[in-house]
Amino acid sequence: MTTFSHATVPIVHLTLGDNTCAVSLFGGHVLSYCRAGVEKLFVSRRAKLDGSRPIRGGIPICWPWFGQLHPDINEHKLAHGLVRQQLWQLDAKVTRLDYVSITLSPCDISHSLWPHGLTCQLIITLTKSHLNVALHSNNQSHQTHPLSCALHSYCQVNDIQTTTINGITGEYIDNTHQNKIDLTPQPYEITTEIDRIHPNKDNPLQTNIYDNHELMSTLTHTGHDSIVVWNPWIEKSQSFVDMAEDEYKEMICIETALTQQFDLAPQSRHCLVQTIT
Ligand code: TA6
Repeated sequence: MTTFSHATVPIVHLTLGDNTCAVSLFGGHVLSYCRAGVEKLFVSRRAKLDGSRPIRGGIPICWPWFGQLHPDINEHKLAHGLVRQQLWQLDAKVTRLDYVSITLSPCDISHSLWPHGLTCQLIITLTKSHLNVALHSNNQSHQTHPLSCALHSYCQVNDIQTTTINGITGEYIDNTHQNKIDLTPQPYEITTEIDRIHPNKDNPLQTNIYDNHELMSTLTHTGHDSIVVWNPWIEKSQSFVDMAEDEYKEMICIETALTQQFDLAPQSRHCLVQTIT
């Protein structure tokens, strides 16, 4: 298990047999999921674990907006919302023979951009066969709120150049080419920078990551309206202070997301779930 012993942010460790998970309270951020000793998530060796910036890797929680999907983004420039760069609190921990589960929520909901009456909670459950991450949104107000969010998972791969993704088809929105609509390649291989939003409401949707023909990980998605796939490739990863230049080869982001103009009705809830095995 990766212990992140150099981290100055508080980390919660979950263990069930030979399966482990590490969660930073900064951002409510899953840093590691090891299934039978095999690490499923990527964290940059240059990731900041001191609370000074969002953590590069693991599962960033993008909420209550995804990416640039906020009307005032050009003023505040807070990509991916308000919660990945603040402290979360541990609300509960449940330990049973067949699972360990923790519930987390953001500590500070006072930001001027925080939608009135909206709250979120993260429930992380480690079982013998998988890690389940559930982002619960709750609209306790009497007005409808636009909501976009994502479980922005950095999946570990051996080599991006021998990696293929299975389970994603149809059209996608290409954020590297002015939101051009294009068709998902089959096989889904990555040979350049990609930043794609794949509209998809198949609930559940299963996506598999292969290295050559070896299954590396399976991600199951529910509650989404899209799957985001991202790899910064060489040039963009070199521009990141918190990513070593060759690390683009070791990761692929496969994100369970709401990006398609979802509105959370008054007095209602939504749950976005990603399961990794
Ligand atoms: O999920 C893809 C994306 O929105 C990309 O556009 C890229 O910005 C990535 O997220 C990482 O964002 P970050 O703010 O963590 O550098």
